[in-house]
Amino acid sequence: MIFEILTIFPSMFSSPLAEGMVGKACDRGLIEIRVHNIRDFAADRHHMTDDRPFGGGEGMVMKPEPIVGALRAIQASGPAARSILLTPRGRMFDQETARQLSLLPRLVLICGRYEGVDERVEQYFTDDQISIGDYVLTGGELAAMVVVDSVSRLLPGVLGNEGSALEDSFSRPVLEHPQYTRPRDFEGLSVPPVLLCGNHETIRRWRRGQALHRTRTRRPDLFARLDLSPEDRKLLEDSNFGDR
Ligand code: 6GU
Repeated sequence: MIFEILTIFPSMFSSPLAEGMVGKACDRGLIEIRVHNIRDFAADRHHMTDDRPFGGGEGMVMKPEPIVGALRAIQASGPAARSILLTPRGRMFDQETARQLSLLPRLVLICGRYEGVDERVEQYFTDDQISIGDYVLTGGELAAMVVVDSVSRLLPGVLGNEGSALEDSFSRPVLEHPQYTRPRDFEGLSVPPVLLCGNHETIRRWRRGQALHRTRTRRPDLFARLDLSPEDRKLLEDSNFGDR
C-alpha cells in the first residue's frame, strides 16, 4: 500500500515511521510512505502556503493552490487514490475505518495546520475528513502518523503474526485482558497466581472476566453495547477484581 502524505513539515515523518513494525514494513516493500512538502507546490515567489482569513479573525488559513497542485501531481503519478484531510472537524477515526482504508492500494493524507484549510479544498478536493479524537493538535501530522500506523498493521505480512491484528481490542468489542511477563515478582508486586496454574481453561475464564471488568470500568460506552453470555455474567458476578 502506498501512503502519500502532504505536509508543510516533512521532517516530522522521518523517524516515527522508520521504527518498529512500520519501518520494517517499509524496508520489506509491504508499504511505501511518500512525504510531499506542500511548500514545493506554492507558485508565488515566497512559497506561501497560508494567508489571512476572509472576513477577518485570528490566525491563518492554508491556501488552496499549493494543496490542490500537490493533489493533482499525486493523482497523475499513479492509480486513483483516495484523499483524506486530517482535521479536528472531521468524523472520528476508528478501527473499522482503519480496516476499510487497509483495503486501498493508495491513500493521500493531507495534514492541515493553523486555523484550518480553505473550505474549497475540503469540499471539492478531498474524499473524506478525519479526526483522531476530541482534543486539538497543532496540526494533522501526528494524526496522519496514527492513520499510517493503524492501517499498516492490518496489511498482510506486516505483523508477522496474522492473527494478532484481528484479535485486539476493537476488532472484538472488549478491551484486552492484562498481560504479565517475567520477573514473577517485581519490587514486591507479583503476577496473579492463576496465570502460573497451567490450566488453560481456568486462565481463559480469568482473562475473559478481567477483560469484561476492565471494559465495564474504563469504557462504559463499549460495555453497554456488549451482548453478554451467561458465562460472561457469571464471571463478572463471581470475580473479585480487587479494584484499587
Ligand atoms: Cl486530524 N488535526 C488536528 N489539528 N487536531 C486533531 C485532529 C486532527 N484529530 C484530533 N485532534
